[in-house]
Amino acid sequence: MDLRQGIGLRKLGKTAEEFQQDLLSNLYYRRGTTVESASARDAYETLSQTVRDRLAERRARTAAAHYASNPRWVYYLSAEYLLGAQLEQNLLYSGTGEIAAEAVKALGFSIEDLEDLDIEPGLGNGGLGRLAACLVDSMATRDIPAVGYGIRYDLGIFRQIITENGQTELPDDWAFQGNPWEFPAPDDRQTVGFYGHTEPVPGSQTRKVWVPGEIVLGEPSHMLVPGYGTETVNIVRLWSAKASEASFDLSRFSAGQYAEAVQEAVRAENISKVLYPDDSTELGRELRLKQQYFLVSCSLRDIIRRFRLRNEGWDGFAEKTVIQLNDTHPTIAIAELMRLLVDEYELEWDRAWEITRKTFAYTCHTLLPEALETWPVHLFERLLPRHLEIIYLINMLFLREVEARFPGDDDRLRRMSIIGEEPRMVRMAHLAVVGTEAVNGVAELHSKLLRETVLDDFAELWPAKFQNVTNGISPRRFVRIANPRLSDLITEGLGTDTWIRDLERLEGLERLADDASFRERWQAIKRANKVDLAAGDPDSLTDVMIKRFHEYKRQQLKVLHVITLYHRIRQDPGRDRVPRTVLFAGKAAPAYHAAKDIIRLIATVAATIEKDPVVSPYLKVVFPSNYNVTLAEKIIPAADLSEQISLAGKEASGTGNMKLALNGAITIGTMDGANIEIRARVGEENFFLFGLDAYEAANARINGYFPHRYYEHDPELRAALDALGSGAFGESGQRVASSLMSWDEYLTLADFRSYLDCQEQVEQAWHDRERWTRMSILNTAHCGFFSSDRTIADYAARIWRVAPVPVPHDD
Ligand code: F55
Repeated sequence: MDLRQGIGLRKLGKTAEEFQQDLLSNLYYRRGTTVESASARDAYETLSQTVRDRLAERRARTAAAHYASNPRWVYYLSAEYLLGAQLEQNLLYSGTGEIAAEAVKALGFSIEDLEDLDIEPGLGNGGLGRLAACLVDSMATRDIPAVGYGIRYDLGIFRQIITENGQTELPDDWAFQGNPWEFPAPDDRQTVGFYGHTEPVPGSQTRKVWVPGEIVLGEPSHMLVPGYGTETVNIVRLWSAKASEASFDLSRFSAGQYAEAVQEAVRAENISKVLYPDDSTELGRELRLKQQYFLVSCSLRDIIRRFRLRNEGWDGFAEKTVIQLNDTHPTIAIAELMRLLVDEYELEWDRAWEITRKTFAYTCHTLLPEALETWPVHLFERLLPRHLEIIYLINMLFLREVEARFPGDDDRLRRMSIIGEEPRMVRMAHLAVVGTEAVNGVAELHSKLLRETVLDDFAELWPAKFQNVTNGISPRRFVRIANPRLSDLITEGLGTDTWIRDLERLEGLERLADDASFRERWQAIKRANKVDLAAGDPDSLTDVMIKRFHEYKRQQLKVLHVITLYHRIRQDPGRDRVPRTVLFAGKAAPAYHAAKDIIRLIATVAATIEKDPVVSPYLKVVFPSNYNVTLAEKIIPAADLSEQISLAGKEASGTGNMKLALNGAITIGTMDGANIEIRARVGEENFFLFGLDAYEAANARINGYFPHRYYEHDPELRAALDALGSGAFGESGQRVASSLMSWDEYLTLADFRSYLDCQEQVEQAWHDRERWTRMSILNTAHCGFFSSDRTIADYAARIWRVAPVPVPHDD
C-alpha cells in the first residue's frame, strides 16, 4: 500500500453499531477494563477516545491535503487559549452526537453525565484567550491551513470561590485526571536557551554567537481543532517545559542533598507551571518573560522545521508563512527570528529583516496605558542578552528612518524609540509595530483610537500598516451548543441550519419578529433557559454582568444601581416594580485589591438584600463562583439584559457583548468597543445607550472633573455613596466609596444619572413583553456579523492573504 497516495486508513464506521464496537474496543484495549466494571470515568475516557479517533482520521486527511498543496500557512501565536470543554464540541463537529448517545446508553450511562466529567482547560484569563479559541475554530471552519501555538500551563486560571468574604483562589490542576483530548509529540521537542553571554564572530559585523547559561526543553502536545461542516481538522500545539537530563545533579543526590539535586530541574519546569492570572496589568516579572520567550523559541523552530519539510532555502519563507502575534506577549518572536536567520542561518541582516517584517502581523487588544507591555532593559540583558543586542540594532535602523522622514524632531524620536528612558525599558508594542507588516485593533473605535492616540506617531509614519478587524465569536459554541433550544427554533424558522456556518443568514429572522406565535415560542425558550440556570425567578428580568473584574469595566456602577434600587424599594414598598435578578460573574486578578473589594461588596449587598423581606421579592443579586467558558455557556442563553457599561474608550472590543446579543439579550451599554457596532446593526431602538462618549470621557479631566459635584447634586447617588461610606456594606464598600469620591478614575459618578435613567427605559420596555421580545429577536437577527467566521474571512483577505485548502471527503 502506498501511504502517500491516500492516508491508508481503515475507515471508521458511521453507524451506531460500529461506533459501539469501537467504544468497546477502546474500553478493553486502551482503558484496560470491562463492561461489568466500567465506571463513569472509564466510560467518559473511552467515549472521548472514540470521538477523538474520528477526528484524528480527519486530521490525517487534513495533513495529507496540506502536505500535497504546500500552502501559505497561518501560525497564531498566543500565550493564552480558553478552549472550553471539548466533548460536546467534538461530538457536534464529528457528527457523532446521536450514535454516541446510543452507544454509551448501552453501557449504562447517559451522555449528559459523561459531559459533566469533561473539564475545561483554563489556559487563559478572559477575552483575549477566548478570542484565540474562537479564531482557531473559525480558521478550521474556513479551511485555512493553520496551527495555533501556546503554552501548556500545568495550572490554568485559578479556581474562584465566592463567599461573603469575597473571592478566594485555589489552584486549577486541570489535567489532574488526564486529558483525553491531547496528543503528546515528544519527538518534536525543542531546546531553549536563557541567560549567558554573546561572543563576536570574526569577520562579521552583525553575526554573534549566543552562549546560553541555562537550557530548557520544550515538549509539545496538541489538541485537535475541527472545523464545523468541513473536513479540516487543525491543531493547537502547546509547549510544556521539561528539564534536560543534565540539570539533575547526580553528585549532590549521591551526597544526600536531595532538594538541591533537583533544584535546577524544578526551576526549568516552573516555566510552564502556571498561567499569570493578570489581565491588563503587566507585572514585569522575570518568569513571565521566560514564558514568553519559551513559547516563541519553541514555536519558531517548529515553524521552520515544518517549512523545511516542503521547501528549501529562505526565498519562499515569507510567502509561505504568516505569524500572527496575539497582543505583545509573543513579540520577542521578532528578535528571535532575526537571531535565527542572522546568527544560525547566516543570512545578511537586511535580507533577514525583510523576511521578518513580511512574516509577522500584530493584533493589539488594549488602550489602557498600564497594559502596554514594557520590560526593564537590565532584565532583558540578563535573560536574553543576544535579543537585546538585536533590538538595539533594529531600533537604531528604525530611528534612522524616522530621522530621515522628520529631520531634527528629537522629541518624536524619543516618543517612538523601542527603548524608553528613565527607567530604561523595552517597549514591546513599539517592537511589534516596527517588526510587522500589519497592525490591527479589534473594533472600529479601538482601531481608530490606536491610530489617534497610543500609536499615532506610527500611524503617521506608516498609515497603510494600520487596520481594523472587528472581533467575533464562534456561533457553534455560543449559540448552537450553549443554546440548543433557541438553535432549534432558529433552524425551524429559517428552514435550514446553514446559519451555523453562515451567521448572516440570521437576518431571515427579522420577518419572524412580527409573528406572534414565533415571539411566544422565543419567549418560552428564554424562560426555559432561565429555569435551567436556576439563578432566580424565571419571570424576573435577568440582568447579567459577566466579565473579568476591572475598574474600567465599572462593576461598581452596577453596584450603585443595585443599591439605589434597594433604597427605592425600601422607601416605597407598596409600588409595583419590575422584579430583577442581577447576576454577576467573573474573576479579579489576585493582586488587584480594588477589584476584589468590588467583588466583596457585591457579596455583601447580595446578602443584605436576601435578608430583607421588603426588598427580596423584587430584587435578587447572585454571584456564582468560578466564571469560565462552561459557566458562560449556561448563563448567556438565560440573559435578558446584557451589561456593557465600561467607560467609553477603554474596552477595546468586548466579545461577551456579542455572545449575549446573539442569544437575544438586549444590551445596556456605552459607546465603547464593539457596542457601537452592535448598536449600528441592531438599530438604536433595540439598544439601551447611555453615558459619555470616548471624546467626552477623554476631555473630562482636562475640563476639570470633580466627582464630589455629582455626589452633591444627585440625592440618589448621595444616598448610595453615603450608605457605602457608613460601613453598612462593610469595609470593602467604604473603600469603594472613598475611591469614587476622591478620584474616580473611570468617571463612574459622571455616568451614574444617565445610567439610571436608561435603566428606567429598560423597565418600560420590559413591561411591554411583546415589544421586548421583538427587540430580542431583532438583536439575534442582526448580529450575524459578529461570527468569528467573518473575523477570519477579514484576516484572511486583508492581513494574511491566504486561501482556503479544502480537504477531500473520505468517500
Ligand atoms: C492577559 C494578559 C496580559 Cl499581560 C494582558 C492582557 C490580558 C488579557 O486577557 N486581555 C484581554 O482579555 N483583553 C481583551 O481582549 C478581548 C479580545 O480582543 C477584547 O474584546 C477586550 O476588550 C479586551 O479587554
